Amino acid sequence: MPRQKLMSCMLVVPVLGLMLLNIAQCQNLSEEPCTVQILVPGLKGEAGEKGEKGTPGRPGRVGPPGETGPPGIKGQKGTMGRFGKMGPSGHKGKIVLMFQGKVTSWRPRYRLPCECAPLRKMIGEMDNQVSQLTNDLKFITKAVAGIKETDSKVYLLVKEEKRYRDAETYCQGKGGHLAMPRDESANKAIAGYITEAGLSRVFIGINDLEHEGSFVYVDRSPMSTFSKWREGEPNNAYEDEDCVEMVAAGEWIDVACRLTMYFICEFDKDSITQ
Ligand SMILES: [Ca+2]
Ligand SMILES: [Ca+2]
Repeated sequence: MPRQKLMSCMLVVPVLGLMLLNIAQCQNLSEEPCTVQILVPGLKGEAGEKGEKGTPGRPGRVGPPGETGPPGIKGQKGTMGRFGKMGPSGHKGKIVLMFQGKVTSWRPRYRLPCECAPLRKMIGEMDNQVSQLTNDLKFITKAVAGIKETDSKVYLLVKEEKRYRDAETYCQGKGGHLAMPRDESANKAIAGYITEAGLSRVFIGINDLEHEGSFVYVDRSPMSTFSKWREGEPNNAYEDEDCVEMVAAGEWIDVACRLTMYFICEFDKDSITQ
């Protein structure tokens, strides 16, 4: 059978009517029987049982970015970061000083330490002045806290245990002397001071350091008519008693100068008020 006839006879049609028409055409075109293959879909079968769940599919493509949401609550402050690099050096400065209200300034010509020497000296002197003022303030505080006075004298009880000579040095440093009672009134004032302080004895400014048995006041003025020795004193015990203490009753006793005890300084009122 020629190839074109075979192709036309091999025509496949889906419906039965058309198939019959083609068969007839084939018989008309040729007397040879025509072989026709017909594929007809069968009837739909019954639904099968539900299969098992398949494996998860692959992740889909990334979707487009969503819209920006509303602002949330501010988070906590984070930890401090590392230190940054050191910055460049600054410009050379100038020193400004003030002398009695005038401002003076200059730039260092050579090395700074050489220029600072006068300043260090000045600062050192100021430190000394501050130290002196601090000591004076302490003294004044003590004086105001507990001072005794008569018409012409001011007495100050110093609660620091010192030897006789050191005690006198201390009083002189403040512009006075160890207390020198020259009459009954002054002696009573000093004795009352000792009693009120709850003490039993203090150094006063009387001694026989230069001539044994010849007592004078610490400013070397002679003792005149007034004295207040306890009975049996002065006795220069052990030949070692050249200084004098006053006890709470107001009596005087010669004692060793190397003893340490509290003492009372005396100041002239005139020297204080000036
Ligand atoms: Ca003596
Ligand atoms: Ca004695």
